[in-house]
Amino acid sequence: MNPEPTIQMPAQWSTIAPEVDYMYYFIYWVSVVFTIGIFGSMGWFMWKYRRRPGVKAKPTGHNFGLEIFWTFTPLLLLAYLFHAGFQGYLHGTVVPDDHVEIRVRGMQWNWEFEHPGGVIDTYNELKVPVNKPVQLIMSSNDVLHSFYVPLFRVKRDVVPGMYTSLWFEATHTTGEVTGCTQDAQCGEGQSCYYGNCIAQCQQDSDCWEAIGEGSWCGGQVGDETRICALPVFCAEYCGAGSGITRSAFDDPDGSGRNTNHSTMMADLRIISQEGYDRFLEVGPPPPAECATTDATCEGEECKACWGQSLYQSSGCSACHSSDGSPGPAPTWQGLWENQRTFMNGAEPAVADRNYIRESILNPQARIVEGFGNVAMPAYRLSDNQIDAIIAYIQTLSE
Ligand code: HEC
Ligand SMILES: [Cu+2]
Repeated sequence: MNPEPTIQMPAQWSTIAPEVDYMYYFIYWVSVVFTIGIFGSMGWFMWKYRRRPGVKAKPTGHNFGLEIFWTFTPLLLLAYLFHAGFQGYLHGTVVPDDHVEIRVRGMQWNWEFEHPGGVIDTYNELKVPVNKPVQLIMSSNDVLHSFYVPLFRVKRDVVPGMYTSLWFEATHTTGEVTGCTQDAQCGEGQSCYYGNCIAQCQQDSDCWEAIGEGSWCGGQVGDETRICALPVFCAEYCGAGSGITRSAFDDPDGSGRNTNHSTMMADLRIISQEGYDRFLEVGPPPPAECATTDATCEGEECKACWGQSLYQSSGCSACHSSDGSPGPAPTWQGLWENQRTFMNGAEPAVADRNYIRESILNPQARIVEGFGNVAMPAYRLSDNQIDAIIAYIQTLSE
């Protein structure tokens, strides 16, 4: 599969994509033919029967054949469209039996993914096995979101107070994503998704070989089409546009990512079945740029690097600054082993490991003095990830 992207449609990366595109193009070409036919004959009749001196209009008679023709042609077309559309709808709704079930939670402004066995992936990163049906069971922690993967042709609302679900089967791990123009101005080692620049796999460790045999990129190192991730969008553009506040805290790294619905992006990585099994066993790996050769990320340097990466990718940076500047949440600069005072009557405490761990997993337990206005969402990070964040916070106090 993976026909090239066209002007109208990005490449097809799921089993359902060809069906969706076929229907789209069918309706498109029917519309083109009828539009040209109708406006063409209108114009022609206008010219043919234009007013001329000395010519009198004659009443037209009844043409039975013509009546039959223009009654039954649209009827047949519509009957076919209904049949094909309904069939496509069923394909999109009925999940094949041997599927993997992944929970998706939307929240302002992140995506959380929980895999079988309770393995929580890194925020805003969804790993799925190739050639395997994947069902997403989706819910929202706050407002209406909308999970959208254009390359899979799937999109569904993520609604507070109820579950919605969708399924897809990814067909390959590598290939061309979109007809990218030079306009996108992506830097070296980046590729373009709808005008956004996203890192391309430059080295094998980007492909998670760092932590096992499993590879999620396929292709060869340096291969132009070797893509690390497909984009996931939140298509709930009509909801609140801006983040907590429209300030520097919305976008501290200038990436414009995950500050409102329209930038609420996640990376979707299609990986081999072996790679996925390994992921379920080991948990989320440290990012490749932290240059580790093992999954555990021993060593403070790797941990701090991982923590900094989580600080950006998990959206902590939307509220917490790392350089002491004020914002909706306490800055992390100087936080380590600092004395904290609380609003809800809790005893003052020192910001140690246990305190930071609790602040992440159960932020409402103790509210820092003066920060009662914004509620921090509870994050479900792995122990390794929490260790990494602590290591990063430690470096901010040196
Ligand atoms: C929506 C804004 C928001 C986001 C996003 C957020 N926090 Fe918070 N965080 C807060 C607020 C507000 C407080 C202070 C109130 C409290 O203690 O719950 C806080 C407190 C904390 C504290 C205690 C800080 C102190 O000064 O005692 C830690 C540690 C912390 N957050 C870690 C994180 C981590 C890690 C992330 C990302 C995974 C994160 N936060 C994301 C708003 C946020
Ligand atoms: Cu959203």
